[in-house]
Amino acid sequence: MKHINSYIFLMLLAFASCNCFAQNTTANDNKEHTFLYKKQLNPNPAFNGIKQRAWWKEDIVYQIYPRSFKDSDGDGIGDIKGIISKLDYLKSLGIGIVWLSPCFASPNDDNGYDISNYKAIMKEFGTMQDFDNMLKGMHDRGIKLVLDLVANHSSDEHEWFKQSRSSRTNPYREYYHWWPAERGKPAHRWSFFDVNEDAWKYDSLTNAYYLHYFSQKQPDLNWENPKLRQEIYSIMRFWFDKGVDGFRMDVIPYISKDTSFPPIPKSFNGDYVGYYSYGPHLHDYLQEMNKEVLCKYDITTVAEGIGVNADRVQLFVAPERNELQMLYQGEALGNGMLPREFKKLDPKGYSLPVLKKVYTKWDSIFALKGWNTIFLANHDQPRMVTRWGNDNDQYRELSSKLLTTFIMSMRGTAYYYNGDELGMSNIKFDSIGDYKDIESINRYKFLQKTGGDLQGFIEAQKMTARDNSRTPMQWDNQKNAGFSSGTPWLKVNSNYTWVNVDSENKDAHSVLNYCRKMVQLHKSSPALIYGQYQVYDIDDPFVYAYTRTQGKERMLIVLNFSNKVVDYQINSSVLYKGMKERINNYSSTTIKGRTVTLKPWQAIIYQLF
Ligand code: TEU
Repeated sequence: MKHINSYIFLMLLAFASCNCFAQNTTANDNKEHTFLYKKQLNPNPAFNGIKQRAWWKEDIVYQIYPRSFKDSDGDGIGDIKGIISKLDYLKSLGIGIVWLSPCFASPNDDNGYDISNYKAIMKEFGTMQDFDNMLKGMHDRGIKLVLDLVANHSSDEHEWFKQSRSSRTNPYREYYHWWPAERGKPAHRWSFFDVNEDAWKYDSLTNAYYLHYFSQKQPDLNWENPKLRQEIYSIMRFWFDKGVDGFRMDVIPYISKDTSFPPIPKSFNGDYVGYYSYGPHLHDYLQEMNKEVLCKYDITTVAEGIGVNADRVQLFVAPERNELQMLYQGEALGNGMLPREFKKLDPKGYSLPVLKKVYTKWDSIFALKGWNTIFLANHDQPRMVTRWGNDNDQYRELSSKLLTTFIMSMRGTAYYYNGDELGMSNIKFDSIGDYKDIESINRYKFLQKTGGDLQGFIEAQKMTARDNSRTPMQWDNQKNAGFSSGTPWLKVNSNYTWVNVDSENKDAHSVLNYCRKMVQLHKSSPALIYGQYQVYDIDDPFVYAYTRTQGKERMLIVLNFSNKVVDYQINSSVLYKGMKERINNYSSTTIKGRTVTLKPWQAIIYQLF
């Protein structure tokens, strides 16, 4: 009888591990699950008793743009062996997760966001063995690896598309969105990267148009086709079975389309970016993805939440919906951008009260369930110190430290972009010839065709172009900043002679060493990770002040987002008998009673007693 019982138990265990009890226990809500391999949580006893803990809530995510991180073979392009050579550096930062921008086979029309083989490594980046060695090297150092799943579209050089465009009866035809030309031109769809802003490309081979929200070389995949969805799930299992710890999901809100392709509803008032995220079966597909793949692994998922506004985010990340775990949004990024202009900053700058209100609203959304993300930069954004701080000589380091403090003291998983730990700033190209990004190049061509203001565009791009954050990582003050022995694929910022890892390692007060201290403070503090957020003086134009409270631990964060000296009066509703400074980007501070005299770009975290 005993043997039969253990046999039944083993059968149940096998069933549980290969099939999910999707209705109530999933990877999302962290209830005890029968993962084959479950990651350990931070053993710090200070975290004992905290509910719904998760490694992906506690670890800091460090995004690597592989093309620009470290080149090991002198071809001027970053590669996986280059990353392997810097694994101890990553460990020294204290980060827990690496988000690696796409490393899969690609013709690089959009620097890897146009994938031609989802189960192969880009040849410029190395081999699958290199990848396996990198993954092991990260895991050996306690660092998890999250890959970038680009599944809204593939490259037009993917075998699927080659087959699909070859004939209307090819078995892969329905892997993409085709519109037969005999039906006339389909209703307009706007394209992010097309020179004519047109997302339909006519293809004479089968006398039909295909859809591409992004470049012509990035045809949109047809998720309405269950065969295509199963192909994507197979790709996900391939990487998860290798031990990859999650996916950042590129423009995932766009994957479902109304395949009748009607004119965009008037209610959207021409907002294609928003409209694309309202496909009819989006959540059906995310729930199917979770049931078929995600809930079987102890992994994390984060949606690039393009087009998703605050009132929809819980549809993606509420645990009971069994979809994804996190979503990052762009609402805050519009602050200080001129409306109806292409990525052009308002010369008056951004509004700190607006920034505080957006982040406070998003924090309130996750007060009861789901989990937020906190970021100020990534490979699509300019360098955070240029965009949100002050990158002049006087304040570049101070404001970099302040922004780092903000990202790692708000509630939500901190997403940190490679090079920001050095205070790397925008390169501000003077000529379109310096740009490599299809978005900048094709926008320039669009303006040339339409008689737009080319010089004005170049000036605006100095502040907002994506290439600003893609210049090579600055390792030392040697040739090419130690990034490559060859000619870098993109120019190196000339400030590399003093803004670099080697110099900053040697300076106890560098941006880099401040970042390391802030990472350690974040990891040691339940309040900074899980604590309730409360903002004060939200209309103050210069100071962002908030508390984080978890049990008895209370932290007060005060950030002076300005070039001014400000006497900040700690809000009377913040009750404390004493306080202890936990981190400060200045060596001294003047406090009289409840008034803290904040120097320009001063950041302080006080523990309150
Ligand atoms: O970004 C989606 C997207 O909208 C970006 O193109 C970005 O917001 C744009 O710069 C706005 O002007 C994802 C990737 O992060 C991006 O790098 C890719 O180019 C894009 O999708 C296509 O895959």
